[in-house]
Amino acid sequence: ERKTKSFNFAAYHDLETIYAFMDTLVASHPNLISKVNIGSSYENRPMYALKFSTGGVSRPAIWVDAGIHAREWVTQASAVWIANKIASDYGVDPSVTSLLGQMDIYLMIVTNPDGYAFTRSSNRMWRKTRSVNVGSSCRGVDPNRNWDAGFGGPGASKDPCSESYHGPSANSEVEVKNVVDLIKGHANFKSFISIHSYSQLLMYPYGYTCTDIPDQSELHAVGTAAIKELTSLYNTRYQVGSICKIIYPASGGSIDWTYNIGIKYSFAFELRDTGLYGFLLPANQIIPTAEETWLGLKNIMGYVRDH
Ligand code: ING
Ligand code: ZN
Repeated sequence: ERKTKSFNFAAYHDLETIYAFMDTLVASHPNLISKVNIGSSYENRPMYALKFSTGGVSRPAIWVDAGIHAREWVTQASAVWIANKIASDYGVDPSVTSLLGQMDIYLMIVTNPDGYAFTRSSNRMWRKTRSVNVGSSCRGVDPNRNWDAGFGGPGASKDPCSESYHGPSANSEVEVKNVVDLIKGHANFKSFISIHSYSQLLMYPYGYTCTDIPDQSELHAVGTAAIKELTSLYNTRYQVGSICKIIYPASGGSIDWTYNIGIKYSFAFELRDTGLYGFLLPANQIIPTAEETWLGLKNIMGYVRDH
């Protein structure tokens, strides 16, 4: 018998173990969770989103992704914990129950499976996809510079050897294209939340310009309220602001594209820490990071449900 009860949430796992966990979770909650195969990666690994739904047809939905950057291991690990938390809190936590009574949640735990496998087998600090770049011996594109929003602008590099290489064209990376196609095909996403690490930030658009979005004051207030919840658990301090203003200009990012196609509640988290361990966050911080992040996420989701 496969059990999620025996899964060790306080450890970093390989891709196969995460995928097996997803199957176990789906099998134990068949009326709530399904696995959506959104396509394959460059190296032909399947890309799965967990869909939490209590019924209806194309209900308004919330997208959450983790691990678009391979080395940001606490994001995939937190997403595993959060998947389990949503499953176990449905019918128990009134806010999760009411949310799933009206909306669907899509959670993609490993958005860059080739990169993640590479961080486990070869280079722990790999960030990008693993696609071959024509005319260069350097591999990979930054999948968070590859979306069709200010593509090729500030904060992205045209050098295939750079960690922030934007790629030959928007959506050139099949991992990005697969998510774009799912989002466009569904056409009823109200919120899109992308999880990165590290720096302890909650950000809203834009990254490609420091010009304020029309919804700046509302998203700032939503973000501030979410962080208040997050911080209440372990006193982890976060800053809230636009990508461009609180980290750096970054063009071709996912949440700029989703905001521009009309998904107002577009946010990106940068989880723990602020640099002491950075991408190499000790595994004993996975569960506390996931717990506090979930409080912030749930707060945003509740707001989205009610607006
Ligand atoms: N940070 C993000 C990056 O892609 C970001 C910041 C988020 C930029 C969302 C644009 C949009 O550089 C990390 N740590 O990857
Ligand atoms: Zn990142």
